[in-house]
Order: sequence, then C-alpha cells, then structure tokens
Amino acid sequence: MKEIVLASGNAGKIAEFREMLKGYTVLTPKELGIEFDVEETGETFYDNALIKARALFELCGKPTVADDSGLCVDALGGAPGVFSARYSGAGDDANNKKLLAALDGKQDRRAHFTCCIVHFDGKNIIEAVGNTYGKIAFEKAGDGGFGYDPLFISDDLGKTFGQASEEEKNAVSHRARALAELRRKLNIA
Ligand code: ITT
Repeated sequence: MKEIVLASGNAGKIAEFREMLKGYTVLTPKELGIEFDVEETGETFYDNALIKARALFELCGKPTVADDSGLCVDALGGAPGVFSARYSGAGDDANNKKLLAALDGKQDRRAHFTCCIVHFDGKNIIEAVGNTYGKIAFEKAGDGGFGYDPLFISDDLGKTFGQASEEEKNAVSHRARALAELRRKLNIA
C-alpha cells in the first residue's frame, strides 16, 4: 500500500483521514519518530496547509498531506479565519465568548467553516477544499465536537455542530467534504 504522512497529531483528524483514504497507509510524524511543530505563518488556509505539507516532506521524504481549517464569519469580514485557533489567545471557551461579543447587536449571523487540504509528493501539489455553511447562534448549544461547534448552527443539520452526533457532523463537515474532493483527485474509488 502507498504510504502517506499526515501533518497532525490530532487523534480525531488522524482517524478521519484513515477512514477516508482507504488504499493508503496513513502514518503520523510521531509514528516515524519525527518531532513536527511548524508555525502556521500563512495568510490563507492554503498557505498554511502547504507550509505544513512541505515542511513534513523535508523531514520524512514521503508524500505528505496537511490541512488547515477555520471559521469565517460574514459580518466580521471573514474573521476569525486563519486565526480561528488563536482568536482570543486563551482557548476554545474564550474564543466562543469573543465571537459572541464581536457579533453583539448584529443580525447577519452567516458563517462557514472551511478546510483546505494539501497533498505534496516533493514535486506536485494537490489542493482540495471543503466548505460547510451555517449561522452563529446567540448562545452556545450542545457540548459535542470542539472549537466553535456549540455556536455553529449548520444549515444542513438545522442544529449546532455541538448538538450533532459525530456521524451527523462528519456527513456534512468542511473536512469531510475536502477529504472527499482529495479522494476524487487521488482517484480513490
Ligand atoms: P492541528 O494540530 O492539526 O493543526 P488544529 O486544532 O490547530 O489541529 P486547525 O488548525 O485545522 O486544527 O483548526 C483551526 C481552528 O479552527 C480550530 O482550533 C477551531 O477553533 C476551528 N475549527 C476548525 N474546524 C472546526 C470544527 O470542525 N469545529 C469547530 N471548530 C473548528
């Protein structure tokens, strides 16, 4: 089987990539004994995913795959965007509070999650993008998922990602959609 190295230590992401990339052996830097911690200094999701995929390729010499994702809120000009993880500087709870404060009094609550995946084999770059659309709630609902999930009311599900089961979220999520596009581009049946 072809090997591919995933630039992440996030257990949930690793499981999702393994599930979606059947026919590939998905390895992690940790499994290869590689310390991998790259600063995401890019201005776009694509830049950050490419920075991670290239840096990991330099370290392991095998084809790599990396992703970057985040929440883009229309009324905030697309913020927090690439800064989603670092929005408040103090973790998920504080990020959600900061988002609610930023939208205080605003009626336009439209938002989307984006995920950009880059596959790099030392020569060619393959990019795959997935989006999922919804609205930012006025207060948190549900405690499933992570990050902004309790505030994101999915248009597809009619409830927040925090209220959704893992299967429900994975059926419509930005990451699952980007992975589906990557499968198509890699010709995985
Ligand atoms: P890596 O180690 O793989 O980089 P990460 O948690 O930093 O893991 P991302 O950079 O892809 O992952 O995610 C950036 C942030 O965007 C993440 O910390 C959340 O705040 C937000 N985010 C991304 N996908 C999300 C989702 O499905 N649900 C809720 N929040 C999400």
